[in-house]
Amino acid sequence: MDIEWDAINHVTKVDPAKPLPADLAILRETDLIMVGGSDDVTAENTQQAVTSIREAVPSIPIVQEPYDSSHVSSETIDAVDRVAVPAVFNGDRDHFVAKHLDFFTEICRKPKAVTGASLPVVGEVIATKGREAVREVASVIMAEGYVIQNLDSKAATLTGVERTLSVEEVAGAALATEMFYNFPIFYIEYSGTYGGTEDVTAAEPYLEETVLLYGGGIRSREQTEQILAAGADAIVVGDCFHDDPDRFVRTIPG
Ligand code: 1GP
Repeated sequence: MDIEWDAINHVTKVDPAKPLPADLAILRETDLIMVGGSDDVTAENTQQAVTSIREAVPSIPIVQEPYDSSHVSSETIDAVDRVAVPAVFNGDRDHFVAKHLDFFTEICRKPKAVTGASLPVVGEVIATKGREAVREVASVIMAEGYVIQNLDSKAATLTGVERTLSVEEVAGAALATEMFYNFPIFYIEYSGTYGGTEDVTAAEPYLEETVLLYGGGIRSREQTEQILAAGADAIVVGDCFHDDPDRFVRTIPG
């Protein structure tokens, strides 16, 4: 299913290694679901979470946000609508460049092995089919320009973030995301704490095509509405979905 970003202002981030709330119907009012995490996440539990969510809310798009290429399999790729891969502007080299090269190298490798082994054809035909398969898989992947602004978060530790960006640098990162990197998403990440509107206000003027997401510490409708009013296209709610489903429902804008 295509992702219609204009209709999306509430995103739920689901950690497949954590238990899902008993009643998944609470997802009915969210606009998009992202599935991803780090500790104990596997391609298998990702696929299980996606299957349960798809059954409960079939019309809501699901995006996998893998932390590691081992969380992605041909099954997970088939199960989701898109795969979003963070490129962390203030992270270490691994999390802006190296992991992505490894990920795409892995994608190039797999279909070649499959088509080469099973098809009764030789030479250029195999190579062409391999290239087509690679391009098809790659076409579901999209990059997110990420800025991690909470140094105490797991996300900051994992990606080697040692310094948050100033408001001016957030504006620069937004402009670069749209005009230089051409990533479809710019994500301001305060994971675990509410960061307020300042960064969103700084980034928003430079993003015309790029979707602006804010995530971190959203626990109420007022916070959701503040961030949307500051210019974010959508807010992302994570922990609260697992920890306090009643409160989660109250983050959905009116
Ligand atoms: C985490 O941005 C999301 O990647 C949401 O943050 O868990 O604090 O809601 P919270």
